[in-house]
Amino acid sequence: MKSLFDRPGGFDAAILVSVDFGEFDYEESLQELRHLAASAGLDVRGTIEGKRAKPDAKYFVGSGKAEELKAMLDGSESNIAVFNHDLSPSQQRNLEKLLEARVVDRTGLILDIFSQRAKSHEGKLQVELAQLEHLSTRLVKGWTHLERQKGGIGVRGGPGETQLELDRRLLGKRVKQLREKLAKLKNQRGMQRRARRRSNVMMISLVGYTNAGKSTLFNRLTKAKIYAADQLFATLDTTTHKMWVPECGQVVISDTVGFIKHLPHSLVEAFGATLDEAVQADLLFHVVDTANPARDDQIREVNKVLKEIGAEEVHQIVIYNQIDRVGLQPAIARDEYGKIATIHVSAKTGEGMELIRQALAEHYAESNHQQGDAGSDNYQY
Ligand SMILES: Nc1nc2c(ncn2[C@@H]2O[C@H](COP(=O)(O)OP(=O)(O)OP(=O)(O)O)[C@@H](O)[C@H]2O)c(=O)[nH]1
Ligand SMILES: [Mg+2]
Repeated sequence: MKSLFDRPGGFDAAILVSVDFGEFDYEESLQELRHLAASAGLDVRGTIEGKRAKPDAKYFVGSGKAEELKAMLDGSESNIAVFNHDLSPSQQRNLEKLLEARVVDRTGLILDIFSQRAKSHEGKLQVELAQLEHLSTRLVKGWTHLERQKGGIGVRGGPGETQLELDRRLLGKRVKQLREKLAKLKNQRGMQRRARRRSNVMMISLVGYTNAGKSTLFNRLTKAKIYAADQLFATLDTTTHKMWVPECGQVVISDTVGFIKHLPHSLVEAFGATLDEAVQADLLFHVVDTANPARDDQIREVNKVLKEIGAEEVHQIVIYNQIDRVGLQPAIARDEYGKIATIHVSAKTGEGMELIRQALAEHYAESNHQQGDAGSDNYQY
């Protein structure tokens, strides 16, 4: 993890700001913001909440709340205000001027976590592209003060000070360059996939809400050692491993980046190459944290993103993970056509892994059966 703490020997300290506009999932979204802030490595020293009908044009919150926030930042010696919302560039500017502190919105926070986690060349390019896209709307006169700050955009770090000093034209040039590089990498991935397809290898992608347990399941299935942690967006880079299933032979399985509510569109777009892995899979394992009260909402959110990236047609099996936390038993449930629709497992204890293998074997037999049918039709004519 990159460590660019502003405070010598300490963490960046933050106050969270969250406004209830009457959404049904308000409490969960605030809970998620806390988790995001912790995942970014922030020391959260307080939370300010409010209720409004709509955002204030100038400060997002009312001016009274904004003053309250300023006092709280000063009183707790915090240097960052994190909003549980997306701010317009001018709201962010007005707030920074008033608060004399850094202001980060939800998208900025997510981008910061991504920038801390990106390890592969491709992952870094994708995060940089998303950050520049987010920044480009904000790069206007009056933001030059950021150049003097360490880091700059996001909580800290960001694409680096050199980029921040670039004017819009240079920024546009860099965006174009990144897009070209990523397109090349996407092309390479496509070639690798086609080679695998020719060898008739079944391809599985693990998708799901962040922190559902995708990497833990991946490790359990492949005995790989992928970073799994109680953090949002622990995994950024798509990792692909082979596994051997007696009934199917070689199976290629990919662990992918987690999804989250209101995933910034710039990120979905920038991560096109890695998310493509899900689009091209023969089968998706949609991993769900069964113990999370918001699981149904999370399932809907994941399906929304899958649709956005064009993966809604790929056959999906819902893996209800973490059953050890709710005292459930491993089980398989089928849809009206007799196909496996859901599997209850625990990636941590390993319960239910044989059911996953069974699902792989059934899917393999079925898709080969279909191919066989088509073949015999051809033969007859
Ligand atoms: N009790 C229990 N904990 C689990 C289980 N599966 C995963 N976890 C824990 O849940 C947390 C998240 O697991 P990960 O595997 O990192 O989740 P992920 O879906 O890959 O998350 P991101 O990469 O952040 O999107 C970790 O602390 C795991 O140890 C399970 O079956 N039971
Ligand atoms: Mg992961």
